[in-house]
Amino acid sequence: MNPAEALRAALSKFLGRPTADREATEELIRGIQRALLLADVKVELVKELSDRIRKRVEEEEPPPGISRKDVVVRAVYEELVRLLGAKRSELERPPTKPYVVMVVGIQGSGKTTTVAKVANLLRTRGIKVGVVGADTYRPAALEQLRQLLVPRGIPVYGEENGSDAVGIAVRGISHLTSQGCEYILIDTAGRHRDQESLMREMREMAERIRPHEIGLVIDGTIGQAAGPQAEAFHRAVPIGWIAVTKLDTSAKGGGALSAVAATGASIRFIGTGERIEDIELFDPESYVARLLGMPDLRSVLERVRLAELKVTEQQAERIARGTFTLEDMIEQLRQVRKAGPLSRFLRSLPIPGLPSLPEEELEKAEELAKKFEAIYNSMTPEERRDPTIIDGSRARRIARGAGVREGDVKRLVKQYLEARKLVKTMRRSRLPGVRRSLLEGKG
Ligand SMILES: Nc1nc2c(ncn2[C@@H]2O[C@H](COP(=O)(O)OP(=O)(O)O)[C@@H](O)[C@H]2O)c(=O)[nH]1
Ligand SMILES: [Mg+2]
Repeated sequence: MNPAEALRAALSKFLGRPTADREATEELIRGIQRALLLADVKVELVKELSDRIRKRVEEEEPPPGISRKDVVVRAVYEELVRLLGAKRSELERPPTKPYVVMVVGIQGSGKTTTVAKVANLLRTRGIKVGVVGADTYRPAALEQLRQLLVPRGIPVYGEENGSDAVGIAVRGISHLTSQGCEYILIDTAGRHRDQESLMREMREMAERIRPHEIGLVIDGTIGQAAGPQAEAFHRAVPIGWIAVTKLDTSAKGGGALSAVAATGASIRFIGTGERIEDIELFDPESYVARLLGMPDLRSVLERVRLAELKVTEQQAERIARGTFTLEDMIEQLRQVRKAGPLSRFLRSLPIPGLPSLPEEELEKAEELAKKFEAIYNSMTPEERRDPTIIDGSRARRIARGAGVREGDVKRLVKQYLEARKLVKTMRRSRLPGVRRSLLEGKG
């Protein structure tokens, strides 16, 4: 059984049990431990994860309408995500042009392959990218890059029979810049007599070309040894991101990922095959969801999160009295955002038509919620109590403080006044059910 299968088996056995009592939970934890050790996850990390799950299951009271099983599943899921670093990586447009990224790693880790994959990924996002082949120890690497990238319209700079890697990198950067590349990836050598000379050459190149970022490629098949390797490289040069490769070929990928995450480094990419498309931006949440192989995992999580989305009693009281403050509104937004990215929350709602909401719209809603929070933070207590006093000059001051446009401030005020009106109507209708359902979090 591979680790993923072991994990799934443990989980499905747990779900098949009549109740989620202590015995069932302990059995589940043992199953998870076995699976993680099989994946070469460090023993200390396994122990820490088990303790955290246990503690949470003991302390977290299931919200009304939610079974203990759901709570356990969520604790398992969230702790696994945490083990992998929790942070989702993004591929952003470079802040400056050209943005130079030097890619390092030991021989055979998958550097050249990863450089090609990342270049292709950037291209598909509409970013003009170029690649420098500066591995003078292995001339075939240059040919490998050209074959993969030139047909895709990605320029590759290299020098046949060159031996001066730093010189190639410098000339490559200026050549590709003149070709209009906004993102430049530099493939480097990894073949050295020993680690010390590799580190020295790498440092020298980094000092000469001063890349904006250094990416490190690590072979995922080495399991937990990936942790010390990441640390060794980081001691030599500042590592901006890490790619863990070959997760398709070994059961030890989980060990590599968790060991790297434990060093505090950020894993940006994972390699999942030999083809140029076989690369993913690393997202611990979707990685774990796939690992657990539970198609309904997401709905379990959302069910628990939604049930927790409760209006406090005090808030409900105020709403019932018709005094809905701006703070109440911001608090509601915070609660919703705490339940996960707003976009996911909205998509989880059982409202027909909503699932087809374009991603873009959902992202806008998320952006707006963030802006509202910033605006609220820039307001004086007086303005928070009575936002109607916000005139043009106050709006300008607040906007400056929050780093948003004046129109955003006005929008918040307008939205608040509308919400307040709605609350007043609710109060006038005096539906006894309103308050109760709000209290129960079903409003
Ligand atoms: N299965 C699989 N093979 C990979 C992956 N990444 C790289 N490889 C293979 O690993 C070997 C070494 O890759 P290469 O990019 O030349 O490594 P480099 O020496 O660090 O430049 C090649 O055979 C690649 O096809 C991956 O994610 N999955
Ligand atoms: Mg190479």
